[in-house]
Amino acid sequence: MKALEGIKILDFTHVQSGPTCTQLLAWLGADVIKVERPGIGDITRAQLVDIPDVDSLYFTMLNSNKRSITLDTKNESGKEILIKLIKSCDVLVENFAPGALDRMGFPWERIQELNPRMIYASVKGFGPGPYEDCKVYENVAQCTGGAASTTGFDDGPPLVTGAQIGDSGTGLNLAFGIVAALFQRVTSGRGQRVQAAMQDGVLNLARVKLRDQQRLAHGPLTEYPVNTDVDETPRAGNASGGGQPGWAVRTKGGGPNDYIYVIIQPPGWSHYMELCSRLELIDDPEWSTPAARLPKLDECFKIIEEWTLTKTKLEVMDILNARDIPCGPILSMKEIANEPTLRNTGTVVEVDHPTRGKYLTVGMPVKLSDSEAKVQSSPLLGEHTEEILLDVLGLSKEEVNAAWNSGALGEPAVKGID
Ligand code: CAO
Repeated sequence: MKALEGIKILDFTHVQSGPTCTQLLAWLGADVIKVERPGIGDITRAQLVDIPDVDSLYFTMLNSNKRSITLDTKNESGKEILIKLIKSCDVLVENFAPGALDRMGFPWERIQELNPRMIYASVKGFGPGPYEDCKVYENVAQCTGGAASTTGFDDGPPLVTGAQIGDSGTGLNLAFGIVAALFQRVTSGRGQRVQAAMQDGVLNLARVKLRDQQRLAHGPLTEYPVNTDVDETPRAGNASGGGQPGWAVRTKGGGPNDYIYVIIQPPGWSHYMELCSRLELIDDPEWSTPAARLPKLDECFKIIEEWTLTKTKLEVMDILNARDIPCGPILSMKEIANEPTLRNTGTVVEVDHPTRGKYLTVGMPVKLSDSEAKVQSSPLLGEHTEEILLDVLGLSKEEVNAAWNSGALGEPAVKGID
């Protein structure tokens, strides 16, 4: 028995933010029915294609454990089937451009009428306001949510990060909202609207930068290794900008990822200075306290780097952790793909796909002791169309054939069951 077993999700998501959410729900045991446009499907099936005529990694890594039905929701028979699906499912999730579901003829009021227990969950770029009708992709959200203005180096342009905090971050928020709404439904008996805006999701993750914006009213941000004469939270390079000074220092090897992120906390100072053979700085009042080090953190990290350059990043990791000093080697994706621990915990998983063969993907990032998440392949386009019509909606074979003939499910001539 899985945590969400018995819950049916009508999945109208595409690209990344929405699929992240429904994939999490599928890993928790929900039956996720992905509705896709006949012949086309989720646009990412054919984006960044590495193997011709095979679903892209973009798609397969976001849609595992789901079932796929092709349904033209603008076709009259398609709409009838959609109504039946709305009546049979617990949650409808979508991340269309604003208003798309309304234009299909299914605004929230109608969905509530059809199924008062339905939870209707959406990702949009922005919440209500002047930008609510805008289409949004990942980097737009990173820029409008405050992450880009605070990422990068002080003397360079704003930068976006490689972590998909706008898409996957908002997908996580939406999944959390859906699970809470399912819990509330147990007592209220009613569904509800759940909305997550990508701008809000990014800002939520960037809250410490909003904290620093307010601290500026009371003086310069001395923890930032940059010009402090500013009235907006600056870009901090690799500095933490917080209570624990840190920096990415070079290590032996000289490669683009031969770096380790080191943190200087008061108990670690004497250990660092021993390792760096600078015993005289351990008790020197010019260096021995956080306040004394603050104005010369760059010099502190230079001293530490002279030592880290004599070791590999993993050697430094071992030596510092043995002394309880937090640090993080900069791991490349190549290293992560081959990291045995991540494979053992199911954080990186090898999956067998019917047309692609074996590939790596990420697994459930939260581990539940009573609800193991087994990552399965993503569905082929329309792979479960008939199965869903028969098993979920209880249609007869004749009704399924009629649906094929109507064009609601895709090319009418070539399909049909006996
Ligand atoms: N049957 C019939 N029509 C369907 C269908 C189906 N099964 N599935 C989708 N469609 C239609 C939609 O109804 C819509 O038609 P209209 O424009 O006539 O209303 C159309 O397909 C395209 O949908 P879309 O506007 O959502 O897609 P897009 O490629 O133009 O925009 C995106 C993509 C992501 C910019 C937009 O969906 C969006 O802003 N979503 C909200 C924010 C979000 O999630 N962004 C994350 C993207 S990942 O970086």
